[in-house]
Parts: sequence; structure tokens; C-alpha cells
Amino acid sequence: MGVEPSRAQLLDWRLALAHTLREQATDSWLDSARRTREDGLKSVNYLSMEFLPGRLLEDAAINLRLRDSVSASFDDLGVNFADVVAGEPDPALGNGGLGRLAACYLESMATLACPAHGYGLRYERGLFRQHFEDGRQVERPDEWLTSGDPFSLSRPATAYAVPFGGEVSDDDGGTAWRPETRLVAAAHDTPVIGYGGGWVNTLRLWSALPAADLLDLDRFSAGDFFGAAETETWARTLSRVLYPTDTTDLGRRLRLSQEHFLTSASVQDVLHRFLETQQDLRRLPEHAAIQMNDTHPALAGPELIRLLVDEHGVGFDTAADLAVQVLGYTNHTLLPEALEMWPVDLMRHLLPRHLQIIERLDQRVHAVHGSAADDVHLIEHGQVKMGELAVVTSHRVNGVSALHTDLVRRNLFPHLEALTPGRILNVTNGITPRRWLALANPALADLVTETIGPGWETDLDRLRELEPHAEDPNFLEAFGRTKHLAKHRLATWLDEEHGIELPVEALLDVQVKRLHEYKRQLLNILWTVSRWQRIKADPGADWVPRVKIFGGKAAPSYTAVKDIIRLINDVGAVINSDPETRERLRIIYPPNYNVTMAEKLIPAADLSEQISTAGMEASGTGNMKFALNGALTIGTLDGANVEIREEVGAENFFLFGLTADEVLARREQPGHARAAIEQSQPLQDVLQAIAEGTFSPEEPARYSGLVDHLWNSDWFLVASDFDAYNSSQELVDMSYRDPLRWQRMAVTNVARMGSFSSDRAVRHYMREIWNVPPAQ
Ligand code: TH1
Repeated sequence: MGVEPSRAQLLDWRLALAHTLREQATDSWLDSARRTREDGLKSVNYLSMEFLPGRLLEDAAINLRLRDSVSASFDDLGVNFADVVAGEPDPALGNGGLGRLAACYLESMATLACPAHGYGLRYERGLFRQHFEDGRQVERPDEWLTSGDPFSLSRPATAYAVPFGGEVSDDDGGTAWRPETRLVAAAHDTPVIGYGGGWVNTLRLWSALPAADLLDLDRFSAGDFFGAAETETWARTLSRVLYPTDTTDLGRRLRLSQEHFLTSASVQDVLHRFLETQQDLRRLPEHAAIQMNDTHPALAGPELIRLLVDEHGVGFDTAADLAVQVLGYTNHTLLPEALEMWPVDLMRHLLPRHLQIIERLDQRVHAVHGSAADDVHLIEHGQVKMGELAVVTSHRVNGVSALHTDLVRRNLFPHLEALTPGRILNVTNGITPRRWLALANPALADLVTETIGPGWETDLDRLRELEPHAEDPNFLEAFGRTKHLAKHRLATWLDEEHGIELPVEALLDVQVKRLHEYKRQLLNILWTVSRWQRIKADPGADWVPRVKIFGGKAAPSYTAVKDIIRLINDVGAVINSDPETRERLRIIYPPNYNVTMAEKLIPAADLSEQISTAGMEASGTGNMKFALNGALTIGTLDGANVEIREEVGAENFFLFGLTADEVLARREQPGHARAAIEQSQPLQDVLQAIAEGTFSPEEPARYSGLVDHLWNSDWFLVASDFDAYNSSQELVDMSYRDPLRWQRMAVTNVARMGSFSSDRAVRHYMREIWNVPPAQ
């Protein structure tokens, strides 16, 4: 770093560590690319608008099997390794589960020696930083690049022009499109190191640059300096920010431009790498698979067809067949507001050639399938439907949990499933045990290794060998100590970072995830109010002390859940300062939940809240991280909860609530919310306290809208599930009162989480979707 060690700051040490670790990975990185090229290996291209990798350095050290020696070297230098890595920014290039899943999958692909590129955008500003002011969420820009991106390499030599706008001529032969502008996509590569360091893949993120001629020199010379830079500004805006919406509406021109930019640059790169070693484009499916992470990169089909037809002279039908063989699509949601549709007029304006190709694909579906395709429309009511487009351009479409896939088949794409039975399959999500156990929970990881030996890191099914130890009191005690250690670690961090005191002896009950009405943070906080009321009514009873921890961000425009954030903070302010209940109930909501915070919270949790309205959470992945770290789940039959419960056993899972079918039926009953509230005295007491302004004395009517909505509409069935949730929480208390029983249940959860490794999920993708054998 050009600095005397004696004068080096923590930042210098961190930059030096980043360069050192990258260097340690470089031989493998080059070898992996060379082998893929020279042996003509098929490789996966994972296209995603979001990646949430978390801090990179400690993970790199672990996967290179260098963590202990790095730490020891720092000791020799009189520097604390933990302090060095604690300064690393957490790249927030995603919103939540979808982006984190992409990161887990890249790590597993590298671990399994599956040749792969992750492709995404290098947002200058990631997801906003969250603060609270008077309990309200305030968003500030996230500046993750201020000290550079030292673990990555910028590759100015790898750049592609991405066309926008202009005109198309009516015939499809040759170069039909004369775009108005071209932006340049420049590559930034981050090594993705597999466990053991034997295989290293690449995460390639594009940043947008103006083409050199975008500065309008004539306008500039005429004195119109700002006007002259208009197009240039637009170019720079493109990779400036991540859209902060998670499974909610977006319909902006910039977003479509971002999606096209990612897709075009990535598909051009895939073709470029193919043509380095091959000539015959008909062999593309033998060398490349492209996976679309939701519909955000669903222009990959039309873009691949465009490049094959317009730039490489392939016939349309051949190009379309090739696209289908190469592409796969993962659906992550059924929520109507998250199913992307783009106005035809916007598409014509920005991407006229793609629109032409989509129209032609639509005709082709009808030509091939005749009247069986009568219900299939890629374009309807003036909108391009990206889900249908993704399905008809893919050979495989997958959902992310058994229940979700079933609903995708039956409710979302029944017409398409009927055309090509078997195209839709399930691949239940998974999480990487390297980050979510080895890195996040070193004490538990060490205990596991001491008990069953090493190897579980890449063979998570081996956790089953813990099961016999669930009867051994010594083991259970050691297990309890790991939980305690994690709680103390969390307590120190909460104190140092936020000045929050954590009572470590209490039951830690945690709900961390994006804020959304369907995730029902509201149910959780209403129950918390009820608990408070009951403690006050019977202070002499033997209440299990609880700390309710919340974490998560709301989309800035999603006012309904911003009210819930404020309610949680308002309730917290009152409850936490109540001397009568303080020792039995506390609410903690540290701001700015992210991957780094998850690594501290999840290992410390006793109880994991997975309480979405059944049928609405496609999978969830936090649910898996908690169970792997020995928290018990209180949850509904939704998403992957169903499969987690099957694995860990019904007796080791706190189930409550309506099923997905019952939810649909209940919504049909007029006045269902009112009826449920009238039947539940505890819920009435809670709503009355909130409506009276108990938690907002300076503005008693603050939550009247929220309360009113609950009585009169309640789409997410908070009222209907309240009593069942309460009963289940009482069972939680009962179980927790018997520490050995609780520990046994927790150990059983850990022992049976093997199948939720992302290695299992990625192997499934490799076999059933990508047709890629491991390279080693
Ligand atoms: C999430 C799903 O809500 C969650 O259930 C799932 O576990 C996760 O994806 C991974 O499969 C989704 N995130 C997004 C983000 C956007 C649009 C749709 C979804 S679905 C922007």
C-alpha cells in the first residue's frame, strides 16, 4: 500500500488484506477460466439485477482455508483481524432474499466446481441506509464505494456497446435496427472462491459509461454546457442506484433501461466467450446455460435472438430454438404487483427491435400450438408480460419451494404448463453453510467439528450425525454455551454500535426481513402489545422473559408498512421504559438491517418468526438460516416453512395459522376481520390501546387508519390468525421453561437442516436445468 507498517491505518491494512487474498485466489481463478476454455466446458451464466454478497474478505479467507493464518499474521503485526474486517462495507446491491440467494448460489457453484459467471449491475449506490427519526424510517444514500472496491478488478478492456431507442425497419432480415444511442457497459470482476480454493468463478458487474461521442460538442461550444451533457448524464444515471422495491410495484423507464443494459451486456459477453473457442453457434447450448433470476433479466430471450439473427445471420426459428435450449427462468413470486409488465409504447420507444421479436415469438407460439395456445398472450392490454415471455423462451421454469411451485403451476401459468407439461419444476431454495454457519457462528461450527469431525462444510447432510448427541446432557450444555456466546457477541455489538442493552438471559425472539404486509410484522407487534398488557394485568405470574428483535427496511414509497415500522418503534419506546415489565419484555429494532447484521442476529436467536400469510412467501431463506443456527421456528404453512417442518419434525416446530387454501376461502367471507376481532378479547384490547393513543400520546390518532384497516379489510388475515399465533406463542413459553427440552429441539433442528444447503439446490439446477457436470 506504500505505507510504513508503523503508520498504517486500519483502512490500509484492509486494502492490503484484500489485495493479498485476491492474489491468493488468482492462480485458481485463472486455472478455472483456462480449464473451462480449453476443455470446452459448459458454463452457467446467472443473470440477476441483485446480488447481496455480504462482506467479502472474511468469507474469502475462510474459503481459501486461510482464516486462522491471516488472523495469526495480524496478531504478529499487532493488528486485530476482527477490527480490520469490521471496517469493510457490506455491498448492498440487492433488496433481500432474491439478491442473497444469488450470492449463495454463486458461492455453491464455485464450491462444486461448476463453471459459472454471475452477471449484475455495479450500482454506485446500493440499497439506502435506514435511520429512524422519531421512530420513522428515513433513507440516506449508501456509499459503499468511498474506499474503492479493492477485492475486485476493473477490466476496461472488456466493454460492450448497448443500443437504445431509434427505429426498426419492417423486415427482420439483417440489420433492421438503427438505434438512437449506445451506452458502454464496462466490466468489474470479483472472484467467487469455492470452499477449499480449488475453483474460482467470476461475479461480473457492469457499470454504465457514456460512449465517447455522447458529449454534444456543438451544444457545448454554443454555451449550453448542461444540455450538452444530457445523454451523458442519463448514461451515468443508469448504474447509479438500485431500485429499492422488493416484491412491490415498479414501472419506470429507467428500470427497463437497467434491465436491458444488464441483459444485453451479459448476453454479448456470453456470445463473445463462446466465439473465442467455437465457430458453430448451433452448438451454443452445449457450452452455455443462462439462468434468469426472476423476470428482471427476461429480455435475455429477445436479446439473444436479436444478436443471433441481426449480428450473426442465424434464422429466426433457429435462433428462437437455441434461446429456449440455453435459457432457464426462476420465478420468485406470485404477488400480482411484482409480476413485471411493460407498456408496449415504452418498449417500442426504448427497444423497438425487442418488441418486434416479442411479437414474432407470440405468433410462433400460436403457430406451433394452435388453439391450445388460445390463452397465451405475451402482449395483452397494451402491456408486455415478462413472466409469459420468460416461460416461452425457457426450457425450464422453476419455483423456489414445493408449495410455491405448485401454485406457479396451478395458478400463475396453468395455460403454459398445459402447452408443455414438465417444463415447470421445483428447486427449493438453499443457503451456503460456509457463510451461514462457519463464518457467522464460529462457536457452533467448532462444536460441530469437534463432535462429528470436519467435512460438514461441503456435505451438510452429515449434520445428521449430531442427532444421537441430542440425548447427551454434556453435549446439550456445550450447545447451550454456543448460543450464549452468540448472544454475548450480539450484546457487545448492539451496545457499541447502537447503545442498546440486550438482556442476554431472555428468550431472543427475532423477525428480520424486508417489511411487507404479507410478512406480517404487524401480527408480531400486536402480539407483543398483548403480552405487555397481560404481564401488567398479572405481574406476579411466571413470565418467560422475552426480547423481541425486529430488523428490516421498507420500500421508501410503501407507506402502509412505514406505519408499521413507526408503530414498532412507538410501542418499543413505551414498553422498554415501563419499570413494571422491563425485566420481562423488551423490543429492539436496530436500524439498517443487512447481511452483516444478519450474521450477528441469527446465531443469537432462540425463536425465528416466519409468520407470513400462507401462500404468499415464495420460499424464504432466513427461515433456513435460523434453523441451521439452532433457533426454533414459529411459523405458518408457507413457502419453505412447509419443508423445514417436514424435515425437523412437527414436534420441533411451532405451527399456527390458516393454510393457503383456507386463506383463499377466508377472504371470500364478508366481514372476516370484524368477526375474528369480535371473537378475540386480547386482540380487541390491543387494538383499543393503539386506537386510544397509548403508544402515540402526542398524536392519539396516529394509528387510526391502521386500526381501521384491520377491522374493515385485513387482506393479510392478521386478525384471523391472531388467536392461533397467541396459542402457539404460549407453547413456545412452555417449551422454553424446560431448557433441556428446548436444547434438544434446537439440536434436532440443526441436525436435520442438511437438505437446505445451497449445494443441494445448485446440484439440482446443474442436473435438471443447466445440464452441467461438475468440472472436478
Ligand atoms: C424473494 C421472495 O419474496 C422470497 O420468498 C424468496 O425466498 C426469495 O425471493 C428468494 O427466492 C423475492 N424477492 C423479490 C425481489 C423483487 C421482485 C420479486 C421478488 S421475490 C425485486
